[in-house]
Amino acid sequence: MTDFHPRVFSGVQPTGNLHLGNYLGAIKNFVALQDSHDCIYCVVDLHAITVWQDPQELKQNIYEVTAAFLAAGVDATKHVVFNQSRVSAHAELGWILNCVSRIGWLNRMTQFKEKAGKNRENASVGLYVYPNLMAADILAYRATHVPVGDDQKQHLELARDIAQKFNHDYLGENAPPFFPLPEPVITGAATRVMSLRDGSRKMSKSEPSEMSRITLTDDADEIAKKIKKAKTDPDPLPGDKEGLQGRPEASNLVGIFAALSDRDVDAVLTEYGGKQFSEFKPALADLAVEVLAPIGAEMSRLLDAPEHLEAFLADGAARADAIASPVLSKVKEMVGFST
Ligand code: AQP
Repeated sequence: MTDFHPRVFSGVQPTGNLHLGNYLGAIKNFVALQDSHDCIYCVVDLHAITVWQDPQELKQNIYEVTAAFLAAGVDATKHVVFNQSRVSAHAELGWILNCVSRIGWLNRMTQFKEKAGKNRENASVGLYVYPNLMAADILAYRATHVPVGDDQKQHLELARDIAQKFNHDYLGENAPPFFPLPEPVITGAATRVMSLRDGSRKMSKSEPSEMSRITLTDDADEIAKKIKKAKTDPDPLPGDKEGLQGRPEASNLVGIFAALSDRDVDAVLTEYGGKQFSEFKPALADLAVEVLAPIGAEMSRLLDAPEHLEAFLADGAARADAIASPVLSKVKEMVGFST
C-alpha cells in the first residue's frame, strides 16, 4: 500500500448566510487540523453555481467565506486558501471523473434528491454531478483527510468509490494506488446542527426563515434573540445523554453548547441537568456571543479591505495550482491523452 502524504482538503460554498452549522461542522475543524496537517481550504464557487447565483452577490460571498476562514483562525500563509474557479484542474479532473463515476451511484445521493425536490427535471445537470466535482476537488490534491459536516458523509463515500474505480481501471488490481481513499473527518459535538425552529431539519443557508439559523455575521442582540426564540419542549434538561432521546430541539441546543465550549454533551448535562430552558438559553446565548462575536467582527474588518482578500486568494490559487497541475498531468497521461 502506498503511503500518501497526509493532506487535508475541504470546501465551503459561497452561497451566503454562513451559519453556525458551517462553523461547528466544518470551519472550526479546519482550524483544529492545521497544526498537524498540510491543509487546503477552498471556496467552492464552481459548486455554488449548480443553483442560480446573482453574479454580484457571488463575488461578495466569495469574499465572505474567505473572510470567515481567516477570522476563524485559518492561517492562509502556512496553508492554502483560494477559490476553486481559479484553478482549472478542478473542472478538468471533474470531467474525467464524470466518466469514471456511475449514474447508479449518483442516483443514490440523497442531497440531490433534497435539493432538486419535486422539480427534478428542471434542476441543473451540474447539481446532479456535483459529487463528482467534489471528488475531483479532493483528489486533485491527493488529499487524505476531509473535514466536513455529517451531511457530506455520503458524498465522501462516493469520492472513495470513484478513487478506487479510477485506480482499478487505470492501474489494475495489484498496482500501488494513484489516488488515496480520502477519509472523512466528522468530529465534535455538533456534526449536524439542526434548525432552531425545527429540530428535524438541518440548519441551512437556504432555509427562508432567518430565525432558523445563527449566521457568522449576526450581532450579539440577534444571536441572543434567536436563541431565546429557539423551539424547545417544556421539560427541564435531562442529567445524561439518554434523556435527550426523542427530544430533538433539546439535543440540538445541548450539542451546540458542548461544541462551542469544547466539552462533551455529558459534561454539559452534568452542569445543566434538571435546569429549565429559561436558565440554559441565556447561558447558551452568552457562550455563542463570546465565541462568534469576535469572528463576526474580524470578518467585517477583513471585508472592508477586499483587496487584501483578493491577494490571499491569488496567492493561494498559485500554490494550489502548483500541487494540482502535476497530479492532473499524470492523470491525463494515465487516461491516454496526448499531452
Ligand atoms: N447544519 C449543519 N451542521 C453541521 N455542518 C454543516 N454543514 C452545512 N450545514 C451543516 C457543513 O458545512 C460545510 C460547508 O457546507 P456547504 O457550504 O458546502 O454546503 P451545504 O452543506 O449545502 O450548506 P447548507 O448550509 O446546508 O446550504 P444549503 O441550504 O444550500 O443546503 C460542509 O462541510 C457541510 O457538511
